[in-house]
Amino acid sequence: MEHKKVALITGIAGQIGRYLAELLAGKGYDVYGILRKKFDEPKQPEFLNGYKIIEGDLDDPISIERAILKVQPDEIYNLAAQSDAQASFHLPEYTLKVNGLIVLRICEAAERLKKKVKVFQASSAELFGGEYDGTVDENTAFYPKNPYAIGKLCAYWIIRYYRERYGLFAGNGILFNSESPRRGENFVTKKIIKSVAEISKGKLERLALGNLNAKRDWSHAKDTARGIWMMMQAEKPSDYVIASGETHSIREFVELAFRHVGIEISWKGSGIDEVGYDKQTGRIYVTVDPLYFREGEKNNAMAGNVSKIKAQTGWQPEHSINDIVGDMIKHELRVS
Ligand code: GDR
Repeated sequence: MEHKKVALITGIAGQIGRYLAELLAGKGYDVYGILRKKFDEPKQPEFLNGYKIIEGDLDDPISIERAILKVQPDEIYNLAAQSDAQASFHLPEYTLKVNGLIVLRICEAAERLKKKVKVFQASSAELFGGEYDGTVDENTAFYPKNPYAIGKLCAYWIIRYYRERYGLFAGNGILFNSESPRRGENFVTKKIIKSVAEISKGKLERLALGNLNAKRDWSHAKDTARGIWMMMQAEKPSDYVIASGETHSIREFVELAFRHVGIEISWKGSGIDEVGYDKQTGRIYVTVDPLYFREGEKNNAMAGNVSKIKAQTGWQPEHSINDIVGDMIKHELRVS
């Protein structure tokens, strides 16, 4: 009988973790997930019922090592993290531990198993620190600017160190922003979509945002999850940028989201006095609140160059920005 592959996912309750778990289960893997039961389970009870869940926390290395020893995985996907770059300014040491140092324990445990194990590390576009205006790739210099990114940079080098020194099949996916109906509410796309759905139903009057001119390279989390799996099936381990290759501003995202509920947004005013209003009725739906500004943020159009993953694995994004917004708004209109 053919050996059933075993995957262990940290962060299985997160949006990319959930898409990845579904993809792996569909491919016949035995899927295990590590979870902080008290925090993560109540959010996704039905989804998590379908998988083998082990209680653990990246903040407790023993729990992670035990899970790896117990499960004896063929592939480990480390997707868990303190994922909010803004929050990391207030939680620097904790963030550095769970985003960075823990990867040392994961690689060490993987290395000690008596079988060949692959390790995926969810790295981030935050490594570039928003410094570049244009495309960046796997060879672009890093410039982390917050504890979140410094932790991710530490993890990045741990992965390379185990790959180069011990021959571990380990790779970093340098992930750009990934969005979906499953995105957490503290991220800007979900906040916009939720508010637009509520505004269209008359349940909310206005949406307050920060920097409308910030730009992001947004992918569908489903495409990201597929890219992650594909890079781990490549002949040799390496690091890959996974992105859409295009950037859009927060302003464009807002316009697109409103268009999906039949409202054309126009803008007037500037700075903190700028507002977005319904072109037909003149009603104001969007305002600017400095509370959401990010210190030192540049409005660079930084996009990921995905030539390497395309050439080496055949991966391609399947969802456009319009598909992402459409998918998110459809879901939100159903639940809001
Ligand atoms: P980001 O995602 O920090 O890029 O990290 P987020 O969606 O929070 O921010 C995107 C941009 O939107 C601007 N913005 C606002 N952001 C939030 N959260 N709330 C607002 O009201 C608002 N108004 C404007 C911000 O200034 C920013 O430019 C994500 C996470 O998934 C990380 O874990 C991951 O590493 C990176 O993407 C790649």
